[in-house]
This record gives sequence, C-alpha cells and structure tokens, in this order.
Amino acid sequence: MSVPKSMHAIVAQVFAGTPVTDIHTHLFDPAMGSLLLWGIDELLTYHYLVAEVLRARPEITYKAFWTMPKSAQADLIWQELFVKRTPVSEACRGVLTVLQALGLNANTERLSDIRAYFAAQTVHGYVDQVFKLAGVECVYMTNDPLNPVERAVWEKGFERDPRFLAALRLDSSLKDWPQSVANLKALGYAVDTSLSGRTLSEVRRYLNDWCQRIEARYMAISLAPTFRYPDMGVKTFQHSAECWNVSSLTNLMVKAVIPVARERGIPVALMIGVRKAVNPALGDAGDSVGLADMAAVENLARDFGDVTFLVTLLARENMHGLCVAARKFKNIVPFGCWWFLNNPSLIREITAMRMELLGLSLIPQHSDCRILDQLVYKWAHSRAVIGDVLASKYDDLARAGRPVSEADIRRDLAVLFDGRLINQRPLV
Ligand code: HDL
Ligand code: ZN
Repeated sequence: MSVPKSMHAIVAQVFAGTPVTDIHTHLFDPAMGSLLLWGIDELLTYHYLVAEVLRARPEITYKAFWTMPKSAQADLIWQELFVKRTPVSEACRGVLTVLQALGLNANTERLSDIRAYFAAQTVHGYVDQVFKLAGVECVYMTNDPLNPVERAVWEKGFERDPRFLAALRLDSSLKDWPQSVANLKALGYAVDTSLSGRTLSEVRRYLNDWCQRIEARYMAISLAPTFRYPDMGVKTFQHSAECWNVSSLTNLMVKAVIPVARERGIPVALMIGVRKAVNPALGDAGDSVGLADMAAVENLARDFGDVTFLVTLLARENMHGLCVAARKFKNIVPFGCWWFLNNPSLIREITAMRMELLGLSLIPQHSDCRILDQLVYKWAHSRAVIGDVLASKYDDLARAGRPVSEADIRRDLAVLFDGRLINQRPLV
C-alpha cells in the first residue's frame, strides 16, 4: 500500500507546476538589447557578491576592484567565494542553483567551460529556457525614462515580449527633487524647482506620457526611512537634506503621482527604508537599511482609499507593522521579501506572519532580479520556503477539521502569485 504524500510534498508538486507573476525585477525585454543582463559573468558580479568578495579580501581596494574588467571580477569572485571558501551565502547558493538547473558542473576551479556554455546561447532562446526552468509567467520591469540608454530604446520603439510588463520608476524624476528639474526640462516638461506654476501639471504630463508609452501597470518609488506623510514641520528640519526634500516629495506624491494613478487606475508601489550610498565606494552594493515610518503608509492609505498601494519595506522590524497596517487599510497590499529580507530564514518568518495576519491577501514574493538567470534560483529558493509555510498552515487546518484539497491549493497559489492584486480597485 502506497504511503500518502505529505501535505508538504503535495504543495511542492502543485507549486512547481504553478507559473508565477514576478511583480518587481530589474530585467528588461530581450528586445531592449544590452539592458538585459545574463550569463555567468553577470551572475558572479551581482552587487550582492561584490560586497561579499570584498569582505573575503578586504586588502583589495575599491578602486582596484572597480578597475578590473568584468571577467576578472567574476574570476576573483569565483575563486574567493566558491573555490577557496564554501559558498554558504544565499547569493552564492543562488549561482549554484542556476548552474545545477542548467546541468553545468559547478565543481570546477575555472570558469572556461561554464563561459563556453553561455557563449553558445542566444538571448531569446535563453529567455525561454530561464522562464521555463524558473516557472515564471511574466515579470515586471523597472523602467526609468530618465535613463538615457533606456529612453533611447523606447523612443526608437521595439516589438514587446508580452512576458515583460512595465512599471514606471519615479526615483530619478521625483525622489530627489529638485535634482531632476534639468532632466525633465530637457525632455520638454516646463517644470520649476519651486513646484510653482505649471510644474505639478507638467510632472503629471510626464507621468502620463510615459505610463502611456511603456504601458505601465503601476508606478513605483523607493523612499528613505525619513519619508513622512504628511510632513510634520519639515521646515524645522535643518539637519538632513533628505528631510528638507520631504516637503517637495510629499507635494509631488499627493499632487502628481496619486492623481495620475487614480486617472489611470493603476497602483503606486512604495518601497521604503533604503538609506542610499552609505558606502558610496561599493556602488549598487552601497545602500543600507533603515526603519520606515508606518504612520506615513497608513496616512496615505487613509487619505487615498481608492488607490492601491503596493508596499514593500526593507527593515525586518517593519514587517509586523506592515501586516497590521494592511489589516487596517484594504488598499495596502504588502509585497515581497525585499533585498536584505530575501533570505530563507526571513522569508519563512515574514510569510508565516503575513498569512497568520492577512490570510492570502498579499503578494508573498518578488525576485528583484537584476540578471535574467537569477529567476531560476530566486524562485526555486522562494517556492521551497513559501510552499513549506503554506503546507504547515494547511496541516494546521486539517487538524482543525478543515482538510485542504489539491484544487484548494491551486486556487490559493493563483491568488498569491498570479499578480491579480495589482489590478484590484478598492472603493472607499
Ligand atoms: O530600489 C530597488 O528596486 C532595489 O531593489 C535595488 O535595486 C537594490 O539594489 C537591489 O538590487 N535589491 O535587490
Ligand atoms: Zn529592486
């Protein structure tokens, strides 16, 4: 007589066959050329691994590292983190998961054979292979029209791959106002440093123009821990440039971003808690974490109850408060275990907390991939942990007299991972 499968095994099997929508990545449509990063040298020089190799070899100066060719950086990272040391970190393990899924031998001191494999791939064929291996239906890009390289691609036009959806990123245009004024003016938007006159309507025109052009499904902005809404006497804050900008930022959010989100019926993604460039010498790896102000999130959700706020926070200590805020406001949709939280131990803790407080009304994960190949590992690792948490909840229900069927599991995974919450339209 066969032993009945455990709930964990059933969930793992169903989840493996359930394609996911990845609501936040830094990937690009393959038609956008070199903007889409892929292959072993990009995988190994991911900024997470840059930080780790400089910890392994602290005598290497930042300048010496950054002046190395990318292939030499990758060779160094492979030698130091994968050959001379055990690749225990999540970012290291991820590279191994990718190589294993591709059937490549990671027990090698040299990268030549692995590089030869990638050299033989075409980007379109490899996109198909990675999406299939990762079980990903579609990904959302992070699109920035003020990036001249990206803007040129949009302005030239290209045939879209329907698997790559767009999200308009607002950091470069709004976050550090008035630093973006010259760039917006150069694009023909009659904006002014002081947010006076036509500036706010011109910012709305910029947002509408580009949401239209890229078919943005949401707008996103990352915010410092100092973000406050409403501003509490910001003019009295003389000590921090970040605080000084908050008044402009809040005006831009309230009088430009939110009106456009309402008009277009799209969400606003708030990604709060980034302390930018605490170590500028590390480049993309130089950002750190700070505690977000939950009241700012709750106040926005209350004042704009008909706008969906997709919210992800960077501090572990904010995770419980975000669950409580989401219970208070149906238009707050917590999403992902972001960045420094995207590790098995924290994904487990956060997902259990969210399900216990919110049921299935959340988006448990996004990958944040910067390199295409990472979809394979970030989703393999997240499926394992999130599936385990869900199975434990199902076991609890069975013990409470409510067994869960395979159809229930399929329905639940669709609710959690097909991206439908992005399209919800809350009414007050
Ligand atoms: O601001 C963001 O979207 C972050 O995800 C940053 O890109 C960060 O550097 C990152 O890559 N996190 O994984
Ligand atoms: Zn990101």
